[in-house]
Amino acid sequence: MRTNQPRTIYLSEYQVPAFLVDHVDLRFELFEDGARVHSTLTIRRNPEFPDQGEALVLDGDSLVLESVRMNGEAVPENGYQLKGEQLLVPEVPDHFELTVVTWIEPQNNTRLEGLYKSSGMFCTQCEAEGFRCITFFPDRPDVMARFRTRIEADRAAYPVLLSNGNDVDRGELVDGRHFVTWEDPFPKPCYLFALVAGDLVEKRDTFHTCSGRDIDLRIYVESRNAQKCDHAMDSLKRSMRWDEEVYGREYDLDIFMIVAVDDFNMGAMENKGLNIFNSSCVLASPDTATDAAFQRIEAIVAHEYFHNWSGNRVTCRDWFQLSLKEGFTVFRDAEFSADMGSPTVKRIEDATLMRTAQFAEDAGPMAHPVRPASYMEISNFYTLTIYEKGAEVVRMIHTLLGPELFRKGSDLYFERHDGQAVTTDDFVRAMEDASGRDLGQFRRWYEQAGTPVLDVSDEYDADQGVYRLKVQQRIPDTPGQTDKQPQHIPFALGLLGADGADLPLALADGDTDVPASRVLELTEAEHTFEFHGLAERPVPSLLRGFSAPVRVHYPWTRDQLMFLASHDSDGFNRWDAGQRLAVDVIQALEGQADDGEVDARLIDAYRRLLNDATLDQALVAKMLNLPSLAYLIELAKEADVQALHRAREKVLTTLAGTLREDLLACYHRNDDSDDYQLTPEAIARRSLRNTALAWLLRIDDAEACDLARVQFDRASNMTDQMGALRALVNSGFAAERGEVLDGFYQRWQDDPQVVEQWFSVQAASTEAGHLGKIRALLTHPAFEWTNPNKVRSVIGAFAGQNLSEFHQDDASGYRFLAEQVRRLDDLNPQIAARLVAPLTRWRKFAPVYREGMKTALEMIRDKDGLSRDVYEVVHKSLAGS
Ligand code: B3K
Ligand code: ZN
Repeated sequence: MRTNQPRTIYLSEYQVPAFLVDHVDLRFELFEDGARVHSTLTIRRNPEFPDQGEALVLDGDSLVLESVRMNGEAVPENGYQLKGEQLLVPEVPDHFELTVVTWIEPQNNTRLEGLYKSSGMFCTQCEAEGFRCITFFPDRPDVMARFRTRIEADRAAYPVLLSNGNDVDRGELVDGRHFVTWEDPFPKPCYLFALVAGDLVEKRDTFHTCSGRDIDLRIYVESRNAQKCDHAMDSLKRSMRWDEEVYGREYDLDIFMIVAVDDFNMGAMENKGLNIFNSSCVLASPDTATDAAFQRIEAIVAHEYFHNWSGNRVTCRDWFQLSLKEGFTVFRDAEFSADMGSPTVKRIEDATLMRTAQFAEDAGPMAHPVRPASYMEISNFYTLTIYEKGAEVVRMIHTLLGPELFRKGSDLYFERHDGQAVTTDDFVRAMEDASGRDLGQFRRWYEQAGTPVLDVSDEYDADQGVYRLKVQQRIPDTPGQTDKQPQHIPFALGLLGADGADLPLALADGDTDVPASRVLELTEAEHTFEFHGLAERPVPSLLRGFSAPVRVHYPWTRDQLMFLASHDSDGFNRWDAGQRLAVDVIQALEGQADDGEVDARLIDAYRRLLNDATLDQALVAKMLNLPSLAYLIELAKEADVQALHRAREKVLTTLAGTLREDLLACYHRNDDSDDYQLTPEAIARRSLRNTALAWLLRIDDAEACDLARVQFDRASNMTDQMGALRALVNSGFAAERGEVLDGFYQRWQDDPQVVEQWFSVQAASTEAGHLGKIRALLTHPAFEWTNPNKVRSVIGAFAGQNLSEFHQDDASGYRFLAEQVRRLDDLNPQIAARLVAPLTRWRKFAPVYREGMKTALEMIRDKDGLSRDVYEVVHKSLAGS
């Protein structure tokens, strides 16, 4: 059986729903061998729909239909049709109640969409189109209804029964069963429905809102995790306060619940009043979670909480508008994280993700606009473009309007659209109406895919004291889109004088009170800006703070980059200059034989970073990281992975060897024996110390090996223990590597989140992650094919992070990935489709890799019964070849 081509859905074909659902009454009977779902919908024709004689069509997927009743009367079998994945009732009145009973098998649901079981508990995931796997329903976000949900289950096995809203009734049933009824007063789309039934413990707290209400906060986890909820709870309270203070948004229900689930396709889900989280994104204690995990948890808890307004109170009209809630909410959580920690570091992390992964997506076969025009499978569009580029687009509006007008705009947006399902255009219009600014051209950011490129050149007229900066923008072609129009780009810049200070930016002679940093607005394909009154030729600091998601080309010399890296008043651009310098050095070595020299200026720059305690250590910790291999590949025209890897390794080992004493001093200076703290300073100390250790072990330094062993044994927190483990795993000390990996597993084997880290540190390692070892990890007793975290921590980490092992010229890495994708496609298509990503950009690689990648894609394409998810990614990747 070959897969039929799935249907493409187009934004241009959007129609309002033919029927509206005012009320949903659900009754779940949960059993070990399945679940019976009774659903009563109060339905009426939508007066705005053109054809008032339209048949009722409900979506359903993998459902066994038991009965259909209309207004209490059984509908005979010839009164409805089951067509493909839809239930069609041709003859219906204008108002009616439809009761449908379905049977589903949550215990066999490995797709983890709809209702499924994870570690013995029932839970749900309905976004984007999972509700149709529970019962027949118009499964689209612009149908918003009030839900009442009664859950019945065995009391001993499932003492906790949860759904959205408030619990309004509970009681005992026969045979040791019980029930709880929940009512959600807010109309919502079905993708925000949630249900949980399990044996869970409850951690409680209270949040006192700005208007004086007390909100009952509850985190539900398995009892073994009861001690790992404090950080999530604190993060939740901080998020609630922040949203009140920064956006004036107060929480609306009386209860806010979070549940941790082990088997989950993504990070978390913002179901109304009942957020469901991947365990790895909620559970943390200093001994089991790294600093990065703590920060990720804080950000995700905030993100899901912020969705209560940006997503739930105001939701999406259709899935093409996904970035309406995701881009905006990512922007909100990024600002929150910046406020909680180091804003510069947060910006560096986000820009790195954009430049490494989103730019790659935007230049590949799956490139799509922030508001896509078509899709086959919506699950494939939960992308970096929707989330991260979407957040950058909101950030640019914030930059163009300034914080006050932006806040006015968001207030207007929430007020105007509360309780509605709207579009990205509605969001932009609210920003325009509140600010009086015309964002007409700016809308192209939502419509045109591809990363704009800015080519910048300059000249200095010493006689006139004028500096001219020419900026040209072009937007590359992407699948289905050519000849793009110029976009409206906020371009922040400064000009540095010889003393390293910012020069005043006068746009005309005689300007007074001129700023040292400006946001220029690019709207044309070409602009020339003049800066007056400059007595010297400046060094330009361009795109400060990564003010737009674009590539900037300017011919900086290495000396200029060194200069910017130590003087730029913009922390982001200091880091960026260091990265550009390192990229330049690595790229220059790429084509050379082994005797190529590493530029002494780079070594000097790193020496200075390691020794200057007056610098912001959080920024230094970031600046020490060399550009990743993934980023180098992204920058290359035709990536020769092994050559880039060798050049990068050469730079790394040269730096480590030359700066050995400085690294040891840095390690000892940042020896942190204080209590575990999550301040930016403490995080920076641990990061510096572990980076120093990692570098020293890359040159197999015996003293550092001893330091790592001691650190591994004595670490009081997971950041330091993992730092030592990772350093040893990536070293040439094979015996030590084996010992620490075994010791670590012995100690942590009962903690799934730590075991995930143990898998990924090996799978991502060039020393420990050879293909044979990866295959062995797949047969390890702790590996589970049905657990997405385990799949990601081995297969995802290998293909996505261990690039020099994955890209072998014998194509073995590609064949391996194709095999695993074929296997996973039957279990969990969403996860399988995501794993294909590393192969999709095959055209970008040197010929020796390219053919193997393409063949692997064809292997996947030829699988019988390929899911719609994988079909879309593979066929779009191979299109035109
Ligand atoms: N809205 C969810 C993502 C759902 C993904 C569905 N395949 C999590 C989030 O972005 O907050
Ligand atoms: Zn989200």
